[in-house]
This record gives sequence, C-alpha cells and structure tokens, in this order.
Amino acid sequence: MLLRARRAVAFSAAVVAVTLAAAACGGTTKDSTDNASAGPASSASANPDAALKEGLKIAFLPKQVNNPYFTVADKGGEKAVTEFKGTYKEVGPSDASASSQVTYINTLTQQGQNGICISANDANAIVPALTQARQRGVKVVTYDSDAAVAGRDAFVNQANPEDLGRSEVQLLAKQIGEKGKIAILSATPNATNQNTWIEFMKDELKKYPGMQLVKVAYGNDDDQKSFQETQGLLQAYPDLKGIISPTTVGIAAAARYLSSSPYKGKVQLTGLGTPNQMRQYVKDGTVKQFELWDPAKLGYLCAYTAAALSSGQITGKEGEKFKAGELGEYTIGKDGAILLGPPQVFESTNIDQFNF
Ligand code: RAM
Repeated sequence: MLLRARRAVAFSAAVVAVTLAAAACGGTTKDSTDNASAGPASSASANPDAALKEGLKIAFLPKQVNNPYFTVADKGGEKAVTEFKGTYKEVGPSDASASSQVTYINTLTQQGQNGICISANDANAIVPALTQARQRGVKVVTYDSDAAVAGRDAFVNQANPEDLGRSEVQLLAKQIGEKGKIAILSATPNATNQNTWIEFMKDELKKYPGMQLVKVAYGNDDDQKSFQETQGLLQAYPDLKGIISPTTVGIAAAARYLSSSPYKGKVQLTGLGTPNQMRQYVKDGTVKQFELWDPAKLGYLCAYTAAALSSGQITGKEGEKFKAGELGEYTIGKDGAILLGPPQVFESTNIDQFNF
C-alpha cells in the first residue's frame, strides 16, 4: 500500500484536465501565456543533495478557511514547516471563490513568501497572479485542487482521480443494488478536483445501465446552500435512490438533511467526508460508507514540496525525488504531479479509529 502510495504518478488525469481547460481558453491573459515555459518543464537543474533550507516562509491558501477539511490539511502543513524550522501562515477567503484568492496571492507575493501551497478555486483565473508570484521567486505548489500546469511548479494530488471517481460510483451501486435515479451534490461549478472526479463517475456509470444520473447540483462548499440543494433534489426527484457528494462540506450537509427527513435509510449517500463530521450519520444509519484521504498528510506533503523546490532539491520535473519528512521519499510524476496515495473507506466498523 505504502509503496504504491509513494510511486510516481505515471499519469494525472486531473492535471491533463486542467491543461486542456487552459488550452481551450487559449490563454486567459498575456501573463498566463508568457509563463507557459516556466511550468514544470523549467530549465533549472535540480540538486538532490542540496540541504533543506531553514527559515523558509511557507503560506497556505486553501479554497476557504472555515472548512474543517482545510483546517486539518493546513495543520499538517504547519507541522511540516515547524519541522524544517520555517515560518508558517494560513490565509484565505471564507467563500470558495477565485477572485478572493487572487487578492491573497498578490499580498503573499508582496510579503516575499518563499512558497505558497494553494488549493485552486478556478484552474485559470488565478494563473496571472501565480505567474507574478513565481516571477518574483515564490515557489507555487497546488494541493487538493489544481491550477493550470503553467501556473504552478508542482501539484500534490490527494489520490488517483480516476480511482476516486469510479470508486464512489461503485460504493453507491452496492448500496442501491445498482438500480435507480441518482444525483451528484458537488462543490463549486469551477472546482478542478470535483469536476475531474465527476467525469470519471459519469464514465463509470456507463457500466451500470440500471442507474440514472438525473442531476449534478452545486452547493458551492457552503453548508446552507448544500443543505438546500439536497432538499431541492428530493423535492424534484422523490424517487431518488442515492446521492454522491464528492465534497466534505456537501456530504455533511446532505447527511444532516437526510438524517432528520423521511428519506433517512431510503436514500443512500456516499462521497468524500471527514470521519469527525460524518461519525454521527454513520452511527444513526444515514450513511453506510464514504471515503477520504488523510488531509493532514496532504498539507504536510505540500509544505515539504514547497521547501524542496525553494531549496533547489527539485524543480518540478518528472522523475525528480525528494524526502517529505516522516512520509518518506516521493517521486515527481508527469506534469509536476505528486501522488499522496490511496484513500480510506470509512464505515461503522472502523470510523472510531479515525480522528480528523
Ligand atoms: C471539500 C473541498 C475540497 C475537497 C474535499 C473532498 O472540503 O471541496 O477541495 O477535496 O471537500
């Protein structure tokens, strides 16, 4: 398992998806086009023997700050930064919007941060600001949700996106006997990570002719909106059999709605959630199984990636290796992607073993 987790990603569909998206836009601005050559294929050479620098300033910029998932992820980042004697900070919007992220990127650049770990709210909208940051020497690593390849030095990918998308459909298929109407409750419409997973879900659904995807709804990673969207789905489709919510905010809100509704136990819910947010809904029978990776490890790996870039150990090219503290050695895969590892499935028999 661990070996698999540490193997280079031969192919990152998430990265390909955003590259295609960026290409389709034809370059949103002059900056983003100019920077195409400054992506992972940069000509600088890596020195794997370089010491990890002390005193590095590493900032975390999540999709949003009031989301327990990112609190855990960024705490993992803080732990890593403390280990290599750097300075950690976390800033970010309370809504999951790209425009507010741009303002934070510009401020972090002016402050002379050495590295930024960012979960992108939009693959392209933040690229001009990231380009400016990189032109001033800031190393940019995306984690959780990628930006266009030209906008960052590396991407720390939480799990193989194809496995993740397909496995969520498989979990639900098992729970509803492969029959009936289903819906997806996603995050924001522009979320790179969710959109990539949803594409694989749609492809996996082709194997289940008895299951019909009736709607992809967007709760915008806002608890209230996600709750209302769930209510709306059940009003529009009272015979709905299942919901997949590939967002920790969405699945928790949907579970809360279902648990106190007549649909409890009749409509199955799965997706990606944190064990702490989902525990009560597993115990009260609303949810049977869901999955996630360890967000703390994701943040931890991102911080070490930014530090390895800032120290010259790696440049973001495929095949380069570096050591990420207690997680051990990682190898950079295609398009500057680094894979954390396979996710964990949670259910009533194991959920109490996890505390995040
Ligand atoms: C939410 C965010 C995040 C995603 C998780 C699963 O917290 O949308 O980007 O990775 O869910």
